[in-house]
Amino acid sequence: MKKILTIAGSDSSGGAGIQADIKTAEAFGVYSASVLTAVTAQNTLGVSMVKVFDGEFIKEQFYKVTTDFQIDAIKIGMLANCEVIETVKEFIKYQKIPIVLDPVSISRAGSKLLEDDAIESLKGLFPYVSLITPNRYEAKLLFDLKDTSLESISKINAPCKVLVKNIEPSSNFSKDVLITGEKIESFEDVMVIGSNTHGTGCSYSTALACSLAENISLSQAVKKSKKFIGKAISNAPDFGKGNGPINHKKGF
Ligand code: PXL
Repeated sequence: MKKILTIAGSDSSGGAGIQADIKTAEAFGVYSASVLTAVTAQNTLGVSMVKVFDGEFIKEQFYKVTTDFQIDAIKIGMLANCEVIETVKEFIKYQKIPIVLDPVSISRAGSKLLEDDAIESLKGLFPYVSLITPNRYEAKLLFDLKDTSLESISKINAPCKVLVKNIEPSSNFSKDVLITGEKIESFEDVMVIGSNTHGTGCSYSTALACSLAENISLSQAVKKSKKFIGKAISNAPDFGKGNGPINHKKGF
C-alpha cells in the first residue's frame, strides 16, 4: 500500500485541512500519516480561533513517523507562521519523494491561515517541492503578477512546477494551468456549479500527492485529481450554514 504524509492543520468541522486530506487518501486507497501544524476552531462559516504548534513538537512528529516506515509522497497545507515553515523546510530538504505544497493563506470563508510576514518564508520552500497548487489570487500574490489573466500566469517563473487552479472562472469550464518550466498545459472540465466547496484546495493537493505516490505522470495525476474534485463537489451532502463540505466517498 502506498503511503503519504500530510503536513497540515485541523479543521474542527471536518471539511478541510487534515480531515479532508485523510478522507481524500482513503478514497484513493492510499494510507495517510499526519503531522499537525495547528488546530483551528471553525465551521463552514469561518475560523474563530487558531492554536499553532511549536517547531519542537512538529519536529518530533516528523521523527516518529519517519523512523517507523517509509512514505511515498508528501502533501503540505496550512503552515500558519515562519517557525512552522522553517521547521518544515529543514525536514523536506532531505526528502527525495514527490512533495505537493498547497500555499494556503486564506480559507474559502475568508479566514487568515498564514501570518502576513510568512509569505516570503513560504516562498523559500518552493525549491524543495515538486509542485505548488495556488489559486489565481495566491498565484498573483506569490509571483507579483500584475493581474490574474492567462497571459500573466503563463509568465510565472518558479523553482518548482506550478498548477494554477480555476483561471478564467466566468466560462462554463473550470480551467487549471500547469507550468513546468518546459511547457504550459491546460486542463479543462465542465464547471461544477455548487457552493459546497469547503476543503476543495486541501483535497485537490492531497489527491495529487496520492496520484504521484502511485507513480503516475503529473499530467495524468492532474486529470485524475481534477475529475475527483468535480465529482465530489457535485455529490456534496449539502449541509452547514456556509460553503459545505464535498463528498470524498463519491469522487470516483
Ligand atoms: O483550504 C485551506 C485550509 C487549510 N487548512 C485548514 C483549513 C483550510 C480552510 O478552511 O481550515 C486547517
